[in-house]
Amino acid sequence: MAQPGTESIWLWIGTALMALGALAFIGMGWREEDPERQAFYIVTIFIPVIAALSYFSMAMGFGLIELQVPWQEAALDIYWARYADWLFTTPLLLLDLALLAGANRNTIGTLVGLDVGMIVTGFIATIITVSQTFRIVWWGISSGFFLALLYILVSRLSAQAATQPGDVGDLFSTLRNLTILLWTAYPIVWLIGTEGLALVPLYWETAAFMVLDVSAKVGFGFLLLRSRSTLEQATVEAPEAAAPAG
Ligand SMILES: *C/C=C(C)/C=C/C=C(C)/C=C/C1=C(C)CCCC1(C)C
Repeated sequence: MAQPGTESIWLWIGTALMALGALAFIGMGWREEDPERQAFYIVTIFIPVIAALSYFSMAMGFGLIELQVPWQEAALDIYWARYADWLFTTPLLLLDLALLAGANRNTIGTLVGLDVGMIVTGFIATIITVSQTFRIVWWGISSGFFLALLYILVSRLSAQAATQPGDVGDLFSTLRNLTILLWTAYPIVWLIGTEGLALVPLYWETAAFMVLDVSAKVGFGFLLLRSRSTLEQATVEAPEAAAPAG
């Protein structure tokens, strides 16, 4: 196991911010008694909890491996714990969006399936050492899953969210756009970082992933849980049963 370098400062900051986010969400949901609304809190609390554990392990050098590769002398420092974190937290983030949109099981299943495909193939891209070309090929396969996922977000899930009452559609659009923007940065950071073309050193790559992770998890969660009245509208029986709009 390798020792973390100076980049560990970002990992400690990430640990602290994820832990604070989790505590804040627990506080926000403490007195929530409606089981349907509790679902939002449960899902949203587990996201920074899992991420805090992953950051803590990386900061201590647990989630770090050195990969010897044939095309360069220096070993690649890979924080693999990220992918374990993302495997669970990205489906939970999508589940939040799907709950807000009132999506059915098939849509949720499609989203989660594409997402797991993206993370697993992205992990293969990260650990494959045959050649740099193969790494980029797997990056491309993962990006294919990502594009399909974005398509479902802007088509089927957005159409479903538009049938939700009150401010729910607006909150969905805000969170969907934030998700599209932040998630799109991940494959770019991977590609220019040490996993890909190594244009950016590990120190700055770690900082970039930390800012993205905190925004996509804690920032997202705050926007979602901040408005109780919108969550109330999102959990009325069924869109048909809701009071007529306007
Ligand atoms: C909280 C963590 C989040 C929101 C992580 C999101 C990660 C991605 C959208 C990763 C995407 C990747 C690709 C599309 C290509 C291969 C490399 C990845 C795994 C970084």
